[in-house]
Amino acid sequence: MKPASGTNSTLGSQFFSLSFLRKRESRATGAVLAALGLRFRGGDEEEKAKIGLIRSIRIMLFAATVLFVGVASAQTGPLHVENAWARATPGRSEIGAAYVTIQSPTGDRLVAVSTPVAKKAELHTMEMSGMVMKMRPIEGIDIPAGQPVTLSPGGMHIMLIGLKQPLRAGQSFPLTLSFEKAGKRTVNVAIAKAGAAGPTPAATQH
Ligand SMILES: [Cu+2]
Repeated sequence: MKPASGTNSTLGSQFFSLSFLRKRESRATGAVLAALGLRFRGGDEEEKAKIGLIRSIRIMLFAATVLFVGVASAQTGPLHVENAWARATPGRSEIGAAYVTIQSPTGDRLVAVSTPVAKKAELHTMEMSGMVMKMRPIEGIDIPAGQPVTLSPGGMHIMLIGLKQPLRAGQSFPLTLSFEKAGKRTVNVAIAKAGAAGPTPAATQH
């Protein structure tokens, strides 16, 4: 064993010439080593042990950070469909519309929709044709990364064609959306009153 040389050892002086933070880490790890029952006479041996311990603590902190970030992004989720709602339909109308808000951390594209309450569901957009707003089927709806896309009355919507029964306010129905990358998402569509401009507060909970 080398003779104890305290902070005069090359390694020791290099170590202590580093930042104040390092000095504090050293003192703290010295205490940890003492608590672990490891005793040193100072000098190289102790410094090596301290450096080793600081390294392993840093590695653990790094691993914990990576794990935390991983969990946090998993909670944010990949693609997310919310505020699914529809207006109640009058009488024997066989046509209805549904609206949703879609958000995705990565770019995606909504390519198809289906629901058991209608024979067919289509993606529609509204556009001016002369002086009249007309709706027109579209192939898909692009979802830009990190930017919510809201389907709403007067804009893009999901057209329900051949309703098997009227949509009644207060009730709900399932709607499945198919995305190019994220695959399928099935949401519960809350039915609001016939003239509603947006989802009722209950529909915003998910
Ligand atoms: Cu339409």
